[in-house]
Amino acid sequence: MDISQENIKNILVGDCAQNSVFFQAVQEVISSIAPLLNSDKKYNMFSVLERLIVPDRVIKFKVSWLDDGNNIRVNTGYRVQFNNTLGPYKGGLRFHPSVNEGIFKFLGFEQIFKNSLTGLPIGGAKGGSDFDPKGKTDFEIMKFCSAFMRELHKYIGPRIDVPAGDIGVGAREIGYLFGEYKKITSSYDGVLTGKPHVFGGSLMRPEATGYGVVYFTQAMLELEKKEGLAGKICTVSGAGKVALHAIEKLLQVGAIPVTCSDSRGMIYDSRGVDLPLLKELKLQNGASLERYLEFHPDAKYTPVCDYSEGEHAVWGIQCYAAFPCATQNELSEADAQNLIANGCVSVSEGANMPSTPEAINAFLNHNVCFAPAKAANAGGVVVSEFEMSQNASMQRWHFEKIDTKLKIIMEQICKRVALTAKDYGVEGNYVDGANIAGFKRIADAMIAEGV
Ligand code: NDP
Ligand code: 2IT
Repeated sequence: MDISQENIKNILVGDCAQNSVFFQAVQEVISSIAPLLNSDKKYNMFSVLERLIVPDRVIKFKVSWLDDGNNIRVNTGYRVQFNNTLGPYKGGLRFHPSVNEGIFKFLGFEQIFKNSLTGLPIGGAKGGSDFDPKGKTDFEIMKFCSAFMRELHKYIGPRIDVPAGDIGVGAREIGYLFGEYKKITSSYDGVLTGKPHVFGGSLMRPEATGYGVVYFTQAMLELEKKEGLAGKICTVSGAGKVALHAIEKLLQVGAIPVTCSDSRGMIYDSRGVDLPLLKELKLQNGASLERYLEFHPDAKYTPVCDYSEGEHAVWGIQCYAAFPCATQNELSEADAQNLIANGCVSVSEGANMPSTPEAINAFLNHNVCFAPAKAANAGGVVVSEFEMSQNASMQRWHFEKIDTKLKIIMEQICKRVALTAKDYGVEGNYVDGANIAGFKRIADAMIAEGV
C-alpha cells in the first residue's frame, strides 16, 4: 500500500499480545479501504488512518466493592473513548471475566465504524469490567454497579459519552448504574441507554439488535436476489439478549430457528426452538440449556466438551441462514467450511466480530451472502440513539414508530454498504462495503474538524 502503512505497523507493533483481537479488527479495515486510500490522497495527507486507530483515551480504574459476606472484592473497570468526531462517544459496557484492554479497544474501534454507518450523530466507545455477574446475587450486582459508577461518572455525560449494555449488562445493570449516577450528580440525564422503560428507557431497545440483524438479512437477501427467510431453517448461536431476539424476529417472519447455544453447550430442536421456554431459562434464571430437554426430550443437547476440536456444534447443522450471536471469533474456518458444505446461503453477524478472518474469506470465496457485524448488528445502537433523542426532548415514542424507523435505517445501511462495494469494484463484498462507507464518513469529518 502506501508509505503510511509503515507508520500504522509501528503504531500497532508497539502494543502487547492481548491486543490480537484489536489488530484483527484494524487489519480488516486497512485491507478493505486500500482502494479508497489509493484513489483519494487526502486521507493519507491528513494521516486519517494513523489518527483513527489510536483511541482518544483509555480510562482504567479500580472498582472495590463488598460482597454479601462483607468481603472486599476488587475488579478492574475500563472505558475506551475511541473517537468522538461524529458525536458523543457511544457504545456498550461488557461485564465478563475474559475482558482486557485489547478487547475493549477492538470493540471500541468497531463501534466507530458501526455508528458511522447508521448515519446518526454518535462517536465510538466501549467499556466494562472483568467482574463476573455469574453466581452473584442481585444485591451484589447492585453494589458492584454502584462502585463502578462511582468512578465512571467522572468521564461520561449525555453530550460526552453515553454507555449502554453488552455481554453481561442489560436493563437491570443499566438501571443500577443510572441510579448511582443520579445520586452522585443529582442530574436526571440521558447518560446511559438501555434503561428500564419506567424511567426513560426506549421501548424496543432490548429487542433492537436481534430484530435489526434480521431486518438487515432480509434486505441483503432481496438485494442479492436470493429467497427470503420464510419457511427456511436458520441456525443461531448464543442464548442472550441478541440471540433470543433474533430468534423472536425469525419466528415472526416465518423462519424456523433450530439452534441456540451458551458457554456450556448447544440445543438443536429440529421443529424450531421453544422461545418462551428459552426466555424463561436464560433471561430470567440463567439456567443451563440442558434443562430444555426436561420440556422437549426430542431435542438434542451437545455440551461444549463434545464439540469437535476447533468447531462449534451449531455450525454443523444444515441451514439456509446462520446468525452467530454470542461472542468474538466463535465461528472458525472449519465452521465456515461446514456451513458452506451444507448449502448455507447467508451468514449475518449479530455478535461483534464472531467470524475469524479465515472464515470470512471462505464465505466471500464461496459467494455466501455475508453481513459483517458493524453493519448487521447496528440496530442496538440505533435504538440507543433513539433513546438519547427521546430523553433530550422529554418524549416517549411508541413501539410502531421505533420499529418502523429501525427497519428503515437497517435497510439504508444495507443499501449503502452494497452500493459502496459496487462503486469500489467489489460488488457483493459487504465487508469492504461496510469498512469503506463507515471510514469515509468519519474520515471526511475528521478532516473537516482539523487536526
Ligand atoms: P448476553 O450477555 O445477553 O449473552 C451472551 C451470550 O453469549 C450468552 O448466551 C453467553 O453464554 C454467550 N457467550 C458469551 N461469551 C461467551 C464465550 N466466551 N463463549 C461462549 N459463549 C459465550 O450478551 P448480548 O446478547 O448482549 O451480546 C452478544 C453479542 O452481541 C456480543 O458480541 C455483543 O458485543 C454483541 N452485541 C450486543 C448488542 C446489544 O445491544 N446487547 C449490540 C450489538 C452487538 P453464557 O450465558 O453461558 O455466558
Ligand atoms: O456493540 C454494540 O453496538 C452495543 N453493545 C450497543 C451499543 C449501544 O450504545 O447501544
